[in-house]
Amino acid sequence: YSQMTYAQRGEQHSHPLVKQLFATMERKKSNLSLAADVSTKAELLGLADKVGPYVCVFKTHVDVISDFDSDLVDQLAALAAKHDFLIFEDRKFADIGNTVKLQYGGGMYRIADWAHITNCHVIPGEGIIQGLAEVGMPKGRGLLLLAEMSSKGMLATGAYTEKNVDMAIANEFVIGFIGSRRFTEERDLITMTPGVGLHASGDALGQQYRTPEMIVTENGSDIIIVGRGIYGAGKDPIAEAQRYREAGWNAYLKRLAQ
Ligand code: UP6
Repeated sequence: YSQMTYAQRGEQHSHPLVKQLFATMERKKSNLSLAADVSTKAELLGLADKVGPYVCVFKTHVDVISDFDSDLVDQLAALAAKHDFLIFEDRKFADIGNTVKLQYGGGMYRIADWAHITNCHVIPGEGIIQGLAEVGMPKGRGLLLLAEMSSKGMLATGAYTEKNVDMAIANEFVIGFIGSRRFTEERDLITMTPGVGLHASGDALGQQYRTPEMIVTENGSDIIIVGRGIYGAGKDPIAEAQRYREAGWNAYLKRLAQ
């Protein structure tokens, strides 16, 4: 699949959400996802409107928004339609199946009602996927497994990562992984990669950055996730989003040309 275009992969994919994602990527020539880690509703919506034209996926941490309300979600959904992007709530569920069902479908955030994509750790075993699937599958949502992490000293390695791959292959609700590379050729499971930066090498709290070329061209990942590289202190988010979109897309074209 690393040698196929996003358009070709979308045409033959069996999951409607992934079909939609690949089509969006091709239309916008973007494999960029923005990690919108801002703390107010106004900042989040402002960023989505500014950077929306350049991203295929807008990634949220809705529990860091101090003035969250259901109107935020309605407005974000309207921006997703306006700018043609999918919404990924980076919730990183990690509890037993019954509890994650409640957390995903209910509470204040009602994540399953508006987030096209969410993700989970498989530390509790396969029941977490089944619990999330009961809520998300009827709504046409998709799940990513955290097969690896970008941070220094992370424990998702070796046999644990391999278990993620086995569980992903076996569960229809899973559309792919968070991790640093392509993990399998089964079912065209996608990889989205955080910890991407063109300049910085990391932060003071263990984050580690690699370039789009390392991630997409060399490692075969599908989507780069960029946060502070785009809206960090002193940056112009529009200019940076354009720069990262171009870097990610060029890395993909380079992979196809190999
Ligand atoms: N994220 C990582 N590493 C992972 C998984 N998720 O950084 O292994 C998420 C963070 C943040 C974003 O929660 O939202 O990706 C990275 O942001 P940054 O580009 O500003 O470092």
